[in-house]
Amino acid sequence: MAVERTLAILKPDCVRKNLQGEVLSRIQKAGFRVLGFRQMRLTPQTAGAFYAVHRGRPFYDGLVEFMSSGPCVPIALEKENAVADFRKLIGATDPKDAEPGTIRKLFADNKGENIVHGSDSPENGRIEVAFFFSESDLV
Ligand code: 3AN
Repeated sequence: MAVERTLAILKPDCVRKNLQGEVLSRIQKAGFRVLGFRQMRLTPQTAGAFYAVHRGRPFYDGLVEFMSSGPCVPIALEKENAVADFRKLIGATDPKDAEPGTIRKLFADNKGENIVHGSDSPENGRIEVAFFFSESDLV
């Protein structure tokens, strides 16, 4: 299996609940290597650009408002089969539909405030990692 990169974002609800360490610990125990890590607050413009594929969807404005409502933690991760394995670890977008034991099932309140982002394809993994980290920051 190919080594892939994926971007995680511990979302503002994760930071508000003080769950950064708990969630990162589960990510690391699942075998992901941390290449880059930062805590930051997105502006509405940056959040809007990151989620540009969702522009026009009914939840877009709320998503941008939520993602810029407080600090978040983008994390660049690497592992064999990282994208699919990470999505399995976090569970379905809506925590109601997420498998037991997944991060969203355990910690998320609803579809909008769902604790963590994960890239949806290897190509987007590389693009999204590059959105937050320059290559020289990835070690
Ligand atoms: P995922 O993060 O599971 O890949 P996407 O890419 O479909 O989900 O959606 C991106 C983000 O948009 C989700 N993480 C979630 O926060 C938000 N979102 C998606 N669908 C909805 C919805 N129907 N209502 C509210 N927020 C949504």
